[in-house]
Amino acid sequence: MQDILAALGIKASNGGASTGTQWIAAGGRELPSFSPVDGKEIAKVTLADEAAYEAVIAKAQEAFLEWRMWPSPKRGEIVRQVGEALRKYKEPLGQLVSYEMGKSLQEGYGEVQEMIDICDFAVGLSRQLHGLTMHSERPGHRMYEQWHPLGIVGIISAFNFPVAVWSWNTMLAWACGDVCVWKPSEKTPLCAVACQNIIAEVFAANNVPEGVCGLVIGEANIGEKMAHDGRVPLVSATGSTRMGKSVGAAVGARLGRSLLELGGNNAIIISKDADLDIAIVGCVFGAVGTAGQRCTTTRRLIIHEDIYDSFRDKLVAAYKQLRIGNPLDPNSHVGPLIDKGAVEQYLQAIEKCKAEGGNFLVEGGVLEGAGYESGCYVKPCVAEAQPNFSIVQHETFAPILYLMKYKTLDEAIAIQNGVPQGLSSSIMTLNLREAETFLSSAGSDCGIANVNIGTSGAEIGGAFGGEKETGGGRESGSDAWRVYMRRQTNTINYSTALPLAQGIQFNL
Ligand code: UN1
Repeated sequence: MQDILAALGIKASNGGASTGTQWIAAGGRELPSFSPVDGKEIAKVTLADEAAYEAVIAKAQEAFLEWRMWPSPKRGEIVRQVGEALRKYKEPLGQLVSYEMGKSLQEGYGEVQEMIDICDFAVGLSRQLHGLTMHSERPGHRMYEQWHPLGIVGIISAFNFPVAVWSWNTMLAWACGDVCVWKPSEKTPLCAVACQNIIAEVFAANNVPEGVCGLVIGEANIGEKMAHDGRVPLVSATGSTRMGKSVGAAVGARLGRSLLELGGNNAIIISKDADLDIAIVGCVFGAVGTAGQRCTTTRRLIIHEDIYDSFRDKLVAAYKQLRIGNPLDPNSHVGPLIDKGAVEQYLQAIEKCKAEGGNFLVEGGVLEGAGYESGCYVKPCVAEAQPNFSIVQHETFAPILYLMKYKTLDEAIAIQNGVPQGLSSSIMTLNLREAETFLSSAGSDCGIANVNIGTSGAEIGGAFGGEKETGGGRESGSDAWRVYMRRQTNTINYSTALPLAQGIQFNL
């Protein structure tokens, strides 16, 4: 690991506040980052205090005045070079993600690949960002709209995707002409330090204004400050519904813009017409990948009664084959949870499920002994449950999967939609009528609805996000860029008269 840290410019003690190429006095206490893989301290970061936050915001405001005047394709060129740098650092960065966050090495590399993909997407976008033209009702007039940069984009990200979610926001925001200030999760601060170091290389080589890429590694008070800060027109926050409600309320109270990507409670409907081999892999990866700590993790399976028993047995057999262990070992399927607090929540959810009448087919539990010294490794588990159990209605960020039975597709869709969250959903079926009904306006109410693939592992090309308590925001692909810009309608009169709209006469 020392080689990897050195390759990414991470020292024993690191700064927690940066304006781009320069680290500035962070002012807070020292925060050690422990790996959930082996419980060891990786390195320390000095947390940003409010003065550091102020300094980073001031620099960002200054930088915006210059950056917004760079032609968008020139900003895209910087993003292209960031993508190249990420290709160069894919191995060490993917390994650090895996070691500091605990996801499998495959998924760590996959996360860096998502960053590279969004860079490529944003480069193309930098030559587009197009508005519409309209026909004016007045003679000798032209009307069109254009999209201008917004200003400072505040990014609050979670531990589970410690680098990709930042890049989805930042790469689009930069192409759009915005400057960014990132408040990463305190649980994965070194991933943020590594990204900042990678960016600094590209920025220094291209004289990008200092302040375009701000970083403040701080505690909840820094996130709150950002949410209330009128100098930050857009706050993009990824994390729990509880956090999102508080950020959304604070940003809303000042009529700012927020982009919220919050909890999911994602289900897969397994039809009697499903390809069960595909369904098994999709369900197990969805439920245990990233140890159940994706917002797109599969938490509920809604299974047709005719195949319920056979599918349940196949699933239990598949769970028996799971190898839980060091995520850096390519043979492991499931790594640790992020910390002991997460383990505690997992145990409490199991108890609640049992108390409500849940029947565990695959028992959970915390692993002990050699290789499990961090105390963060848990067994993925499966329980038969009822849709209305309060624990089933709740997102527990851990590998607990609930099974439910259905008779009709309408009933299955009602169960799938009958939770407060609305992020991702799937149906496994080879029946065209069922698939199309699930995708219709009377079908899934989620932001993501898939057929014959699981709920997790979305590509960056689509808009990512969900409805209801998931927060309504959309990040990443499609036209998600629009939230990072302000729309301006322009009407130009090139005639010799001043006709008024709606035919109003006003003569002097
Ligand atoms: C998240 O869990 O916060 O679709 C993001 C997926 C990933 C992103 C998940 N591409 O599972």
